[in-house]
Formats: sequence, structure tokens, C-alpha cells
Amino acid sequence: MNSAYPRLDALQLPAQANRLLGGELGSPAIGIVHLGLGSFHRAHQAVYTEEAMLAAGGDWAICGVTLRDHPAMQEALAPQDMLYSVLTRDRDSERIQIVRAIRQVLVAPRQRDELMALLRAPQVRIVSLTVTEKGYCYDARTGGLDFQHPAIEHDLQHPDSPSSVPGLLVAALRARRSNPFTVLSCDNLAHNGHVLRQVVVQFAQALDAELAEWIAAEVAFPSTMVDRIVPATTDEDRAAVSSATGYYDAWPVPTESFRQWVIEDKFPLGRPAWERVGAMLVDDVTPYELAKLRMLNGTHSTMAYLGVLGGFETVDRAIADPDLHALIRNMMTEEILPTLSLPDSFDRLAYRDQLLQRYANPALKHKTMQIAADGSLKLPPRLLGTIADRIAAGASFSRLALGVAAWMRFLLRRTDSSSSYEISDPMAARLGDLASQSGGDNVVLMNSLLDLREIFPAELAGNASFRTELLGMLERLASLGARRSIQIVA
Ligand code: CS2
Repeated sequence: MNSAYPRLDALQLPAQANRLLGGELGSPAIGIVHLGLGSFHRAHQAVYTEEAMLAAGGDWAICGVTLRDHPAMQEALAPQDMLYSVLTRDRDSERIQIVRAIRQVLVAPRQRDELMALLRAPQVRIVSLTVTEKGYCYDARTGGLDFQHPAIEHDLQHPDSPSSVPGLLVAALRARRSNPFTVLSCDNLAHNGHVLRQVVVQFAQALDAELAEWIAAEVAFPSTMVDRIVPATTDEDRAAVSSATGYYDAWPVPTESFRQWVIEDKFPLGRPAWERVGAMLVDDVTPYELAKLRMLNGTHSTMAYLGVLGGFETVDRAIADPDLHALIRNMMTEEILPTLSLPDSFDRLAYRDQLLQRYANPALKHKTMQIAADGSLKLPPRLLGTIADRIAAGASFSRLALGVAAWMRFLLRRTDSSSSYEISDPMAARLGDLASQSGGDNVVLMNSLLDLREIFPAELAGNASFRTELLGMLERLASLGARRSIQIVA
């Protein structure tokens, strides 16, 4: 890409050091391999790790790995010595920080030998992951590894050239019997460490029962809750970085100043001093994880589907609408918070209000369409578990049901003003077919989707009050549109 500015360059950095760097980092060796080198990792764990090394040292530099055969990130970062800018934007302030914690980038399908060699190296003590819900090859129907997943079928046939996450981890752990690395899931799944452990152990079991037993007994899979809003990078972000700093960064990361990381403290081979830079190390992440998934991600997905249908392109635009604001606020207060058990010290209403403020950040321009992706995997942990808990408590859940109904209507690929769009989801083809076959008939649409056991557990799908509420919301959305429905249900 042509730019009037010189490329971000490690050798030029000292001139700008005070403003853009947190201090002298030295040359830490790689101690972490991170699978899934996307924007979220670069704005979250990499920043914590950089700051932890600045505060307390340690050889915890990161090798970031792209799992798919997409060299774009490597091509962007390699010419700038893997450095990149984090552009923190709030309503009235903007800050740029250069991150150096990532020292190497590998594209797994093209550099498998190098990757496997690194994973075998004793200096690598943590393998962390942000591979999104899809990367786990988890099958909600069986509550375990999806043995029909093409990548799993492939990897079980060819365990030495794995492409799936469970396949890669098992191949690497097999070579680490004397000092296994810690496996750290940083994805938005409930009990993420537990789910990862389960798919890895099941994959190993299919190859070698003894190896599986050893992994189950000896390898640590701490769970974590991660939080920071990271929209996709735009050319406008690149231009903003250039004009503020005088260099061109091919792939800066825009984000908000808020960040949170709660980590189960189980790291047999050690870890960076993340607690020194704001991470919370705890014995049990579950309460934080559920609060975040249900409060933040649950309302995010609700705004995403209602926003796409109703013509709100970004989250800040959506939440600026007084009716949608009321809906989301009431959904949190009346329907989600009562399902959470949180420590007494946790200020629930402050948490809610802080979320509403974060959504209103006009500088982020977080697209509702971006959040709408992968609904088939996001709905269960974000909305369906909450609804099941409400039903069990005999309590109301109309706003949550509106969120699920909005996802169903979203699958028809037409906004209320008749613009069409594509859906991005591993189940897109199937979901699109079911939606088209329904011809827009709400009962047919609802029934065919509720039959998908990958998404809806049988008990919930068969629940009469869930079906009645959902159908009511679908009919409302179909006849009145999203904006009017929001107003009525709020
Ligand atoms: C969002 C999340 O895209 C999405 O599905 O809900 O990425 C969300 O921004 C993060 O989890 C915030 O921590």
C-alpha cells in the first residue's frame, strides 16, 4: 500500500520512545505461542503481556500463529518487525501505544515444521488461544468433540500434520511429556478452559488412550474471562495513526481504553506478571465469565440482530436510540442480572452502567454486522442459557426472546427497509436454506430452527412458554419491524 509516511520501523523507535512506548523492553525470548493472531489478541493479551514484561521482566515474548492459510497478518507485520500500534479511542481522548510483545508470526499451514519445533521447545511455557467459537470443533449435540468435523476427520487420519486446534495441541503435547505447556483459552465460551480440555482429551483418546489420560491428569487448562471491544481496522484508523505519529502502520488495532482479564491461576511452568498490570488472578473464573458473556455478549448480539434489521449500523448508533437503550438496560437489570451469582463485592448496577457507556463510545464505530457473525455458535452461551435459567425460575424473558427472534429474522437476509446482505456463519448455508424454505412463515421458520440441536438444546426447544414467547416476538418483528418492536418490548 502506498503511503506518504515511512513504514513503522524498529530502528526509528527511540526517537519516539517516550510518547509511544511504555519503557525499555530489551529482547525477551519467546515464551508464549498464541494460536489465532487476530485483532483481539493484539489489543488484549499482547498488551497485558507487553506491560507485564515492562513491569517485571521475563522471557514472555509471543509468537503469533495464523491458523488458516491467510498470510495477510504476517505480510502486514513482518516488514515492520512485528511492531504495531494500538489506537485507544474513547469519547474524548485518543492514545497510541506501540506493542512489541509479538516477536514472530507464523502461518500454520505454510510453516508447520517451524511451528511444531517451537511448540516442542521447553522455552514455550504457555500456548494461548483466540480461535473463536468455531476453532474448538465442539459439538453441542454430544457436548464434546465434533468427530464429523472435516478438520478433525483429517487430523485423526494424519495426526502428524494437524490443521485443527485439538489436533495441533495433541501433536505438540505428545512431544512434551516431561514438561507440558499450559493451554490458555481466551475465547468467549462458558468454561473455556474446561471445553478446550475436553476436546483435546477426546481427540487424544481417539489416537492413544494413555496419552489422553496423561493430558487429563497433567496438563493445565485454566479458564479465563477476556473483555475489550475491538472493532475491525479501517483505512481511517491507518490514516489516524499516520497523522498522529508520522509513520505508516499496515495493521493498527483500534480499541477502547476499558480492558479486563480474569484468569484462573493455574500455570505450572509460570506466567507473565499479568497481575501487575491489572489482570485478576482468581481461583474460579465462572462468575465473571458468565456475567460478561450474558451481560455484554448477550446484549451485544441482541443489538446486532435488531440493529441490522432496524438499520443501526454501529453499536453507538443503536444505543443512542432511546427505545433500544431502554430495552438493553431493562434486559440487563430485569432478565440477566437475576440469573447471575456474583461475589458481594461485585457492583452489578455499576457493571451495567459501565457497559451502556462503553456501547455509547462514538469513536469505536463497532459494526452490528461484525457482531452478527457466527450466531449459531454465539446464541447458546450468550442468550439461551440465560433464557433456560429464567424459565427454570418461572420468570419472564421477553427481551431475551426478542433477541433470539431477531436472529431468526436476520437469517432471512433482508433488513426492514429491504436491503439484502449475506450472513457469515459456519452454518450459513443450512441456516440460509431453512430461512428461504420457510418463505417467511414465522411458525415454519421457528420450528425448523428450533430443531437444530447444534444450537437449541431439546429441553429448551420443546418448552411451551419459550415457543409461545418466541413466536410472539417473530410475529411482532414481521408485522411491525425491529424499531417498533423494540419500542413495545422495551
Ligand atoms: C462481540 C465481542 O463480536 C462479538 O461477538 O460481542 O467480540 C465483544 O466485543 C468482546 O467479547 C468484548 O470483550
